[in-house]
Amino acid sequence: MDPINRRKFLQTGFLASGAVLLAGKSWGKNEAAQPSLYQAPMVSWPEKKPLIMHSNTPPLLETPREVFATAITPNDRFFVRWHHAVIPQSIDLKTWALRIEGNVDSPVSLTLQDLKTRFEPVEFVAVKQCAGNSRSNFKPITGGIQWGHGAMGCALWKGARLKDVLQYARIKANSQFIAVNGLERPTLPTTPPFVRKLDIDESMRDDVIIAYAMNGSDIPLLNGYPVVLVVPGYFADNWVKMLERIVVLDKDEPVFYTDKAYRMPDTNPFGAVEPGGEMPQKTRPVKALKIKSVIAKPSPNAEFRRGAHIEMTGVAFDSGMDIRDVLVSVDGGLTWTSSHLDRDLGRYAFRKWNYRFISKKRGPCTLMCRAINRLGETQPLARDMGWNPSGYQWNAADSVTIQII
Ligand SMILES: Nc1nc2c(c(=O)[nH]1)N[C@H]1C(S)=C(S)[C@@H](COP(=O)(O)O)O[C@H]1N2
Ligand SMILES: [Mo]
Repeated sequence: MDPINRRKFLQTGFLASGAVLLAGKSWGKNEAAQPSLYQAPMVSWPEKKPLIMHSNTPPLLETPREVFATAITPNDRFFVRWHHAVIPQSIDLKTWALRIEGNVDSPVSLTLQDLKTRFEPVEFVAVKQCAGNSRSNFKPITGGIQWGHGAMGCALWKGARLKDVLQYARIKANSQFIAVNGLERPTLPTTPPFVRKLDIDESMRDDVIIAYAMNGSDIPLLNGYPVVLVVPGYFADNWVKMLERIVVLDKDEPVFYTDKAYRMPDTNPFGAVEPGGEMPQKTRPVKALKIKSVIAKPSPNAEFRRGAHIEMTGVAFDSGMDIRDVLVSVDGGLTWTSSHLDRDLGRYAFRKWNYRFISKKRGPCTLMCRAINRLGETQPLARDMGWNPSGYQWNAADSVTIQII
């Protein structure tokens, strides 16, 4: 088949599976198979246990689903995403310093020791999630890394407040934005480097920190050693890694990775367009996390004997509004019940949940989960999940099908 016809064939495939879904009785059956994706291998990298590798230049490493059976993601299982391939293999603390310059009275260069000793340390647990996490679920398929649910993790972050550091450099009153970049470089000089812009109000938040510790240890090199910007409640494109420089701006200046990339259609509250459609003229930046939950265990296709006790567990989170309930279904979405919520590790953390049940009937059994927060916000079902051309912000109710034998 020539490539064009093959593409048409695949699109017909999508439509056909969609039609089956609409005719189906329960919305648990809506995770119809996509044409199967290339199975990424499990590979170990420095400071990492095996992770699902989507690319090695730059490293794109995904956390396997079962790791989300705990609320804290260990550093050696934490996902990795870089835009550009020329990444320092080591950092020499004798020469590394973070520069703060631009619209400030006194530009400063801070060593890691300065950041640790001159500023009040702040510590909290927060979820870091890529805007493209779970992208492989979109139908039709969108461009970008075909992540499963593992482009996310939750850690205890410790660092200095960005606000304190900006005030230390005596930021001027008319400042409007900051531009932050990392130490890595694109392979081609024509490719824009990874620079992100934050509004000054966001930069002056009490809980935005320059983190130098992750789960009580140094940050792994692949996760941005020596320091990472942590913007709790926001998607990870804002969390610049391996910081090099912060430039304070007194007026807006276009920055590729904020003004062109990481945008949602500004069409409706969901940022959705017609499936398969184009990015409209009007867009808005990816910011606050959307309420979401993921099943860690059991694993897809796991087998259990009829009558066995089955423990279902996973995590839920939102942008910091307080997860109140995680509903679970063990019959593909026909009936729902509340799961047990584990200890609260803070408003930005993963909330672990679990639910035990006895499998009664032989055959496939579809497990689902759906979180609800204090504002009453909940997750859409997969069939109601709006589509956007970049495949961002997937947050439909998760489902896993197991076999009862
Ligand atoms: N310096 C730098 N920081 C970065 C990026 C990058 O490419 N370079 N990517 C961002 C994106 S899109 C994501 S999802 C997270 C990934 O962080 P992790 O590798 O620690 O999981 O880093 C963010 N910060
Ligand atoms: Mo990302």
